Amino acid sequence: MTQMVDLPQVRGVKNIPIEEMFTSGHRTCQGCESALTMRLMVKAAGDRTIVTGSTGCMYVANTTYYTSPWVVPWMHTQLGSSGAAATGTAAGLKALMRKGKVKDEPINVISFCGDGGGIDMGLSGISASLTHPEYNHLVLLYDNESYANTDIQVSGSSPWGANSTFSPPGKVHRIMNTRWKKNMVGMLAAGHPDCRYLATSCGSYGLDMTNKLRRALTIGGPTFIHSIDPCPKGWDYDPKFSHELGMLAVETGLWVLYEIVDGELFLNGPSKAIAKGMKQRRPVEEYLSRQGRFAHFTEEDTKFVQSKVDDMWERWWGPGVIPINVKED
Ligand SMILES: Cc1ncc(C[n+]2csc(CCOP(=O)(O)OP(=O)(O)O)c2C)c(N)n1
Ligand code: SF4
Ligand SMILES: [Mg+2]
Repeated sequence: MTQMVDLPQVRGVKNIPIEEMFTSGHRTCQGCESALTMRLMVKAAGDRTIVTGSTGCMYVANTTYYTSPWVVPWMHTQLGSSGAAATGTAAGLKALMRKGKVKDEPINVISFCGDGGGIDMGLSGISASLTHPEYNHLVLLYDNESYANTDIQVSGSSPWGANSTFSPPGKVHRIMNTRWKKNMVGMLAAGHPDCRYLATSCGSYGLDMTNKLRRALTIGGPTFIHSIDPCPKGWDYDPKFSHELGMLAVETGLWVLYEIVDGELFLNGPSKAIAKGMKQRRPVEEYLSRQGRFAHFTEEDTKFVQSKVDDMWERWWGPGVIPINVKED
């Protein structure tokens, strides 16, 4: 096992490092939460970090010809290959250090992907990467709930009913995306017993995200984080509401904040408070009605989404983590 960078947990927002490793020089949309995720990711990891990133907004908008916001070494990787890039980089680094070709020192390896690249195309590669406990790396999935870079096509992570260029509401069919969002962390946790750390996150909860990134980078072996990232363009709202929409995703219970550490589940932040009965879930209507991608929803559609979210919290294992209903004897 290669050495790991010393990344202590951060206590309090005031103690988040001030050094920026993702700076100016990018062309993401105003209010892009995925850009915030990138910023928090390298801020938490620090300068001894190598990042690879698959095709998508966080590649294209971040590396316009001759400009780049990355202060750390960064490399583009093919759309479906974030898992392979993570394992390959970690394995290559380990071999070079063993042969004495590079200095033997702790270096973080992070590979990021979008929902299209990770939840759809690159699922098998990510799965394979989580079966190699001998390599330390993190796969971070930034989820803007569409193939955003190619103009908002529906992905396996797009929400039920959302308007996209591949699922526009029409006169005959109002709801064109009839699939419920894939449950990525639950699926990976259930199937990868060698993976010691998996978590969900949201940039609206910066400290929670920072500490999750640090736990993922220091626990050892391959790890995975899935971040929900409001996207003003694809979700169709005023960019100033990104932070608020991230919070609403969590407070309505549509997005559950949790981590699985060595097979133990911990709910975090508002999700923990909801599960303990210390906080009420807000109606999903408050989240849906703020976004143009759901503007065609009728009352019946909103009720359907609410019933599915209620089901997640009342019947899934977790709650809201694994979509297997607990049957009462
Ligand atoms: C194999 C392959 N198929 C299609 C494309 C075209 N393409 C480039 S970016 C992209 C969207 C990727 O979506 P996602 O991974 O969700 O990232 P986002 O753009 O949303 O940030 C697509 C389809 C490609 N580059 N490679
Ligand atoms: S389309 Fe969405 S994810 Fe892409 S740069 Fe714009 S806000 Fe960010
Ligand atoms: Mg996407």
